[in-house]
Amino acid sequence: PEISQPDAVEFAVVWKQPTGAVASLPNLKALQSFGAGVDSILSDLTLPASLPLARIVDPHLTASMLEYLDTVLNYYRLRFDEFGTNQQQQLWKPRSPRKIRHLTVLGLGELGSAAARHFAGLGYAVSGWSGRLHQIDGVQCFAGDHQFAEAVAEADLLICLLPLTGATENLLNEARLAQLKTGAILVNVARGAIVDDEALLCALQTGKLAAACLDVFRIEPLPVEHPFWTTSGILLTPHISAVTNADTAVAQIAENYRRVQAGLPLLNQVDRTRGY
Ligand code: OXD
Repeated sequence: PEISQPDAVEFAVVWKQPTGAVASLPNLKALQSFGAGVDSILSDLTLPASLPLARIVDPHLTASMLEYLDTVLNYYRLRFDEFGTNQQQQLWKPRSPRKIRHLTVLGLGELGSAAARHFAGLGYAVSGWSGRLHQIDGVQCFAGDHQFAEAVAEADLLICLLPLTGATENLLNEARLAQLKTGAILVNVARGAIVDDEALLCALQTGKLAAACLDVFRIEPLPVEHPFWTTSGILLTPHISAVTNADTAVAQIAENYRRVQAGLPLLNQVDRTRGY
């Protein structure tokens, strides 16, 4: 509402924009997301259909995600979750590391394929699952609903890096969580709405899942009354696994602005029909 000359705006950098804000700029030539994800931008149904949209693809973002995932994996492997609980009860109970040998990565886009490659390179058995079939050296790739059960069957640790679209919303529901190995660990670093909250709570209560590490939530910040805060077995971080680095993002955004002015295609343009 503060934009005094909407007619003059040709390029907009957006993140969780108010509904209708983009549609009120009649001469806009392109949109740029300030993050890797675009779901919060595309959820505005008033967005002009033909407007090109680009997102950030940045090696810093990937490195930060891998650092987060390495930390989480070792946290569970060395049983820091159990030792933390034991500490509350002043319980001295040494145990050998958990056997985490097989990882499945859901979503094999920029971050998902980097994670799959990274863990395969470290010697883990890695499966990858996505909407469309990918080929990644050292990773057993699966695609589509019919191969979901096979993709997750052996997973000790399941890493969710899917984009949030109509096809992935509530994908990790009761039926799909039931296809996991008993005692598996879920790590969600994608979007909260991909996981059915109730189904996750139930899978933790029944012991189907040993633990869940959640960096993303349906509503952020996570409301104080939400059971995730206090459910045992949940490790919660406030959406920090891969935060856009302003220094590197700015160069990419400026380049896209130049490209729009020169009539060239955008870097890292999103396929709006696919939603990522
Ligand atoms: C992003 C995010 O999409 O931070 O960039 O989740």
